[in-house]
Amino acid sequence: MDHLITPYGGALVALLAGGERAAEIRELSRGWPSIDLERRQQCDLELLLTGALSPLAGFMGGADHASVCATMRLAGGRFWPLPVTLDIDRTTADRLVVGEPVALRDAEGVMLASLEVEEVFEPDREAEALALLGKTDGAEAARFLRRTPPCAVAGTVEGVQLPVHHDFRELRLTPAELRRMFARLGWRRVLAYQTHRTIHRAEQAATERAAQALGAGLLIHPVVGMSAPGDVDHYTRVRCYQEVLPHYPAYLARLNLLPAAVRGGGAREALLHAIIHRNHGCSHLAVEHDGAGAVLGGPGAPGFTHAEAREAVTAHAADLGVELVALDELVWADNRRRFIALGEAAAGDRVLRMTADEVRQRLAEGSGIPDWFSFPGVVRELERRHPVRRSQGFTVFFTGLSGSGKSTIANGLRVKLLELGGRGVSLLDGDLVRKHLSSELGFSKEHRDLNIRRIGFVASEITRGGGVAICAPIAPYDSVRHEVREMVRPCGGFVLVHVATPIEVCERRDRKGMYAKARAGIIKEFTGVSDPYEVPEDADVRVDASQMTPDEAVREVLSHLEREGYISAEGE
Ligand code: PPS
Repeated sequence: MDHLITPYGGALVALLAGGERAAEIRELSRGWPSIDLERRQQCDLELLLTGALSPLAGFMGGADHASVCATMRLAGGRFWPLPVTLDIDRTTADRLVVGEPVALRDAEGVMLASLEVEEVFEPDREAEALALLGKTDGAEAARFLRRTPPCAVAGTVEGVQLPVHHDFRELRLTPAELRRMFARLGWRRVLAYQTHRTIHRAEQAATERAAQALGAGLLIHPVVGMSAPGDVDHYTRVRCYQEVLPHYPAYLARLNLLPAAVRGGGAREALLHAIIHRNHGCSHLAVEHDGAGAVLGGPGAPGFTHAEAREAVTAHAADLGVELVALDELVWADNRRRFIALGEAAAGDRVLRMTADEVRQRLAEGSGIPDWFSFPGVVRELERRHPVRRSQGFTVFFTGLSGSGKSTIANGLRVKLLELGGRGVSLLDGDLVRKHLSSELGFSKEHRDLNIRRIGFVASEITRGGGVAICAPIAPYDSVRHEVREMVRPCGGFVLVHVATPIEVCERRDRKGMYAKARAGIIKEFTGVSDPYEVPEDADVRVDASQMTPDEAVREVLSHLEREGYISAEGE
């Protein structure tokens, strides 16, 4: 194995094969079994291949896994805080043979590396949950145990190529490239600031102060592999970081992207990140202030405080070879027109702060982010990403029995929205979808759910693109209606409209003669007759075609959209 020694962080294990050898491995691999890596696994492999996880030269085996979980040391005694395993299901495990190679591929089937199978084993997942989360009970532990496959394959890897990234290529330097850059810049000390949040003025000021105090260069090193639920997507974040960069003195800061996945692994994850940064040639790692209830894992990830992470890194400073720098919690002293450390605030100071929730709220309302809080370029990027509701796409999802008037009302709404203008409007009527998208499906619960999921997928794409999707299927089942809401919500607005016309009225009208056929048993599984309809308890709007005209029903929906801020009152 090739070892690259530099003054910036010790030996770096390089696992990428050169051109000829890579071609040879590709050639040899034709008859090998393959493992298609998931995103998280691909992140781990990329870190291994670039040497960011040095001295690891592959995925861990059973002895290392057990030892790391229990003692934070590899079986050979070296400090290592978290297991790095290649987890696989039983079917894949059964196909592998110890001593034989396997090809590791990305989602598109591109071969990234070979792995020499040394061991196929069943890691003790309970011990791993304890190591990762500090406990084996509770919702996060249950989620971890549910999503983690039972087996793992261990062995050294040899890289054929790094995963391909089409975005921000110039910002993806490997540990060796970064070390060379630091050497070129003459940075003898490097403070790493690893974050998965947006940087605003307070964070910029705190990191600048910390780097200046140390006489270090500052590496802004955001995690872009897989971030925590609730994080701003990495494309937006990176554009924001690029906006922040010019606000540091030119000699002080550089930006690079870390292709790691946030594991939600508590304080031990902070230790792993310290190792990763040492390998990238950094001498110091910045850890953020505690903030009120702030957690490193981000929303949805297991809660542990920055103080706990700090404590862990301090306790293992000798093992890590990286020193820790606690960032000051800075607040804006409006009367002094500058940031001060929270502890410096005097009695007469008018101190301002804003939480991430307040920022989100302001973006949703379009009420603006004050200049003291962030940089104009960052605000512009965030506002582009979170347009006010007036410019967002939305889905109006009608549900109701056959003959309840869904199509008539949906079509009326379509025309009114087109008359208002501003957005494209697509109508996904039940009959049309059945003809063009779901022609092979019947009316079993399974098929109906699949039909609704397809509608939900199309609606979410239309919504994402800023358009309006009006859907009008029966959608008799509650759980799949919820699924569609969840699918659409991250893309824009979602309004569920229950067309609650009583079945007697639908049946009396019976425009298509379906109810008569259903009663006669000619049509089976007919909703409301021989198949269930689950009344939605979570409808945002309820209309009843036996109590109001289609025009009035359309008005109800439009009023709701106005109240929610998606459209402005007619005539405005
Ligand atoms: S679902 O349950 O949401 O997938 O149904 P949907 O795609 O909206 O299709 C409903 C239309 O199909 C006709 N049809 C039936 N409906 C319910 N049950 C059974 N068994 C059935 N067989 C055919 C019916 O005409 C529905 O049209 P609408 O426009 O709702 O009356």
